[in-house]
Amino acid sequence: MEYALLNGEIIDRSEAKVDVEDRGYQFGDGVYEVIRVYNGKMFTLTEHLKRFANSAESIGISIPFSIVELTEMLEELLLKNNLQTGNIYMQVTRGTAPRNHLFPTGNVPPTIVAYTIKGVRPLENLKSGVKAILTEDIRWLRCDIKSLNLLGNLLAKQKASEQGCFEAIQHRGQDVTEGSSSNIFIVKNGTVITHESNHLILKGITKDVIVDLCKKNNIPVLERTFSLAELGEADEVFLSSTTAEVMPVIEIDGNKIKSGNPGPLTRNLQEFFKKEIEKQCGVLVNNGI
Ligand code: DCS
Repeated sequence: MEYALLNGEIIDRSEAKVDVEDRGYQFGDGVYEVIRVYNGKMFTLTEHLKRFANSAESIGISIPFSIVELTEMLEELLLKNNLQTGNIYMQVTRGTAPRNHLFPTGNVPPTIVAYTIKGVRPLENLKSGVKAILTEDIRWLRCDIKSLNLLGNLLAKQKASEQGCFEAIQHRGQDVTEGSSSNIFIVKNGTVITHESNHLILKGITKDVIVDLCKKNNIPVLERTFSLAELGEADEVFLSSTTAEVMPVIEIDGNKIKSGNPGPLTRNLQEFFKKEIEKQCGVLVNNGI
């Protein structure tokens, strides 16, 4: 049997239901996290829980559990579902109340849900790299909040997929922001460059790990806005996310990045990243299957 967490209780996954007037369902009035699990252990858990709390706080939802309580509940969920390799999806909404744009008054408890999804590392793509398209960033101006409102992201990702691509790289005018569900990096003359963490992008946990790894390994790294022109002239391009790790991008809008193969610095960062996973979660054997 599969289990899910609903408002602090671990129950049968098929019993985990919310009301039609849950504000997450009606308004996307909530926030979420995706946490990677390797060898039954959660990678960068504290960072995810902190971002979860920050996202919730920034829209005025207070999560009724402490970070310690959430950790214990997620650990129990992993054990009950016997998840070795995969993801935890967790979200909190402003709760259930008669439909009204205004926040509900009175004691409406938030709805908090978590469940697990099995899934191995994307080894093929990590080895060969992926293709991407460019698309105008049509999202709102608080992309730092990991909001349930993902329509802009979904439209971008769908467009990429319809063109046989893995990701849509978004830009506001000439400035590159981020992927539909990832952060974007370029490498130029040995320097790694990625958008600064402000309101225009999500402060990716994977991005932060990569920036730290660059610093620890004496790889020059800059967090600043870069342009479409710089993207077009980059020596290497890669994207990062919880599920995609350090993913080489080898082609954008049909144009190859240099030779059209994953670049050497990207390869080094993939190795450093794998070591970081192994430090926290143990040796990765057999892709966790
Ligand atoms: N930017 C956006 C818009 C994202 O949705 C994500 C991850 C990232 C950047 C990268 O952030 P992390 O490194 O913290 O994962 N989105 C999650 C999602 O929706 N599915 O998988 C990851």
